[in-house]
Amino acid sequence: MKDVVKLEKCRICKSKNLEMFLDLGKMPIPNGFLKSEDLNKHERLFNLACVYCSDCSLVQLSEVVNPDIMFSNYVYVTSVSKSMLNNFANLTFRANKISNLNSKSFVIDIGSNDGSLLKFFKNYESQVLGIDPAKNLAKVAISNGIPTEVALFNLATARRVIKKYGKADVITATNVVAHIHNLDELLKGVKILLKENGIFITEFPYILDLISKNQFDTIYHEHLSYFGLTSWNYFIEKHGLKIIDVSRVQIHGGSIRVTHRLNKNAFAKKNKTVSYLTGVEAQQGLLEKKAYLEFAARVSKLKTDLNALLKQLKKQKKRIVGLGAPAKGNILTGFFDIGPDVLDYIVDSTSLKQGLFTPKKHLPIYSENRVLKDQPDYALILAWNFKEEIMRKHRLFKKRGGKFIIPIPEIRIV
Ligand code: JHZ
Repeated sequence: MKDVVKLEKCRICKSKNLEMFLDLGKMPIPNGFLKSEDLNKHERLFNLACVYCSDCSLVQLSEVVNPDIMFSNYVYVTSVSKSMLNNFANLTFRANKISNLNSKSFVIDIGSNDGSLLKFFKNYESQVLGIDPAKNLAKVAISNGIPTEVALFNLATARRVIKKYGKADVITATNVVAHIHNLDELLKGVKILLKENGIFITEFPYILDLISKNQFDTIYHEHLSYFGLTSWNYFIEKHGLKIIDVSRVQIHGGSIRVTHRLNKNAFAKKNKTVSYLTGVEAQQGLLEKKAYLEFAARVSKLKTDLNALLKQLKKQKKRIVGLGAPAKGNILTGFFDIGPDVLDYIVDSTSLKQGLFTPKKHLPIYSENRVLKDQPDYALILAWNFKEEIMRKHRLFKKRGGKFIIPIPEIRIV
């Protein structure tokens, strides 16, 4: 694949009726954190813009960056947040309710990262296998007792896995669907890899939350598609899968967890929550372009308002730092042009990120204890999806007079 490919037609319905509604300009890859020796080197930037398919309603990026550029050495680790682990525990619990897991069950996780989801499945004594393209994370998973194949998941990988390990009772893929360009191949792979009575569980950020809560910074090169249940249901039915369970979960600012079976093994009746949520999506205007244009206008206003607030604080000589260095933070600071003149630094709990600099704005990243040592005046929560967990962690900073700024869904000072 070339380094960048322009999206000519809708990823799922193949229509050419794609309409642009948000242009975030040129941005570095979202997890492209830099070492100090790379700061003066040329940084590659890629267009970041969103289109809406007026035929099936799928929101998608207008260009696709080669996954090899983004995922072969990955610094995002799922196990660093408690909320994430709680969500995995809950997912596993639900899977067990449906599938009655035991020592003969075989669970495969696509995009298994450091193996933290599969660890929960091991608690049910299931046999597990992770599949992930990031060599560095697969190493971590294997050292934690989670067998992992280093590969991007596609039909060829699925065939290879069947030969080597057999078919699965449960296939999971959390925060993966949005990242894959060839989704037809993903589903074809899942279908051949699943046992007759197996289930496929996926979880992805929900377009209804993204739009209604102004989460524009979750739009980045890794996330190629932004699904609602309307577009997702259309797509999986085309592939002969059927939704048997759906729930909205709080993770990542609002996601949906969808469980499927092969069509022939599911009840014929449409799941009630699917009917309900597709109704809500229509009611909220998500099947028309207008809602997306209004969203883009709110993003522009947010940029103006946050910059005005930060400028005013800097005028008063306040010291401000960032909390969390998520991929989305690099989009927020990049698009809003928030650099070292505004934020002294960012702190993050991920050891792989500490000592590095954010792409584009080059903000240094340190470990979290620095905040208490320095006691700045304000802390901008860039990982706003974990704001409760983060504010709890930094409660002493607040007790000593520090204030949190939460930028999304709208600016709030706590
Ligand atoms: P977090 C990731 O995006 C990557 P990111 C990925 N592309 C994806 O699809 C989405 O998730 C959904 C830190 N932190 O999860 C840890 C603290 O410092 O919002 C992380 O670096 N202290 C796969 O990167 C960051 O914040 C804390 O107390 O936008 C959170 O990153 C906590 C709780 C977190 O995702």
